[in-house]
Amino acid sequence: MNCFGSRPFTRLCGRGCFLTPSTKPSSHVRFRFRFPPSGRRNLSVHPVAGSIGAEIRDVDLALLPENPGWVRQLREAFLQHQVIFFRNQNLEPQAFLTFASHFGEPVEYPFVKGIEGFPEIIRVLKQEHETVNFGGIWHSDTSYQQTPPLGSVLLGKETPPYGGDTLFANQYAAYDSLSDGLKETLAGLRGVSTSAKADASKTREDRIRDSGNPTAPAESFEAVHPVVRTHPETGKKALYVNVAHTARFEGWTEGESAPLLSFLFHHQVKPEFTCRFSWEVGSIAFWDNRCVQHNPINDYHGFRRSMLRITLAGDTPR
Ligand SMILES: O=C(O)CCC(=O)C(=O)O
Repeated sequence: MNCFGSRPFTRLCGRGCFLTPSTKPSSHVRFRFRFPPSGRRNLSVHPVAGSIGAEIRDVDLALLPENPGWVRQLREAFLQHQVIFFRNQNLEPQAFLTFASHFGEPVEYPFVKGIEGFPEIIRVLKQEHETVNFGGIWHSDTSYQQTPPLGSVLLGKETPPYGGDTLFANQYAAYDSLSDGLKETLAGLRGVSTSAKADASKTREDRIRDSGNPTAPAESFEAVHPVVRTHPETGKKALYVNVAHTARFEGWTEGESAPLLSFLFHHQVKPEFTCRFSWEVGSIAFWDNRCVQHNPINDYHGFRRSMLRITLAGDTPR
């Protein structure tokens, strides 16, 4: 990279590096290269829908370690837009893990073992002959754990020629748009999440068969969380039930819970709360599991789709 210029004032080169005139006398002004103070170059953040999601453009994530200021900007974009997207980031597993580690602590996924050498990276795969896709239902990741993830990062490795998009839904907006009366009712409720609901557990079966995590317990996971959680970083309230894992309200039977849960399950994924991401090889989605649900669309039968996923440790929902 040549960062020398010929004009006698500080300016930015094409890559965001600062160029300043050398103090040495010279027949022509020489520029010294120095890195911009961290994060000086503003990353380019483009919302993709009215409610949720933004694409970060013109950034090479492999350069993140040299640009610590980008991490702060990305974190801000993540908290504001709830899911952030990148294109053309052909990261190898170690670089992918390094990227994700800037935003949290990578942890193992309970049911599927990691790829060779990387226990915290799982392959989210649907093969040509398979009919069910991993996680193919609206859900919040592993809400059946006592401390569900902060978020997950997904990297596209092989994508079908069409289809296989992922939908994301804003759970702050879902909560905010409820009536005051229902908000008051929900404030006193806790939801029981289980890993055993059939519509969700069947989406894991193919992967458990070929890459099951030997440390997974034989019995199902169960956890009780507030139906409305307060995001630990933004302080905003988000609806925190999901059709994949929430079985009932604590102290209520499944039958008693069903009508209100059914209303919430439909309400929380209304199109106006969502965005849709179309994958390419090298695309990344990083979602905030504390205020977002997602749903990968299973519309590419006969084609292979392969992603790498890293899960980041979260806290106890409050
Ligand atoms: O394949 C996708 O787009 C998302 C998969 C999924 O639901 C998950 O990793 O939780």
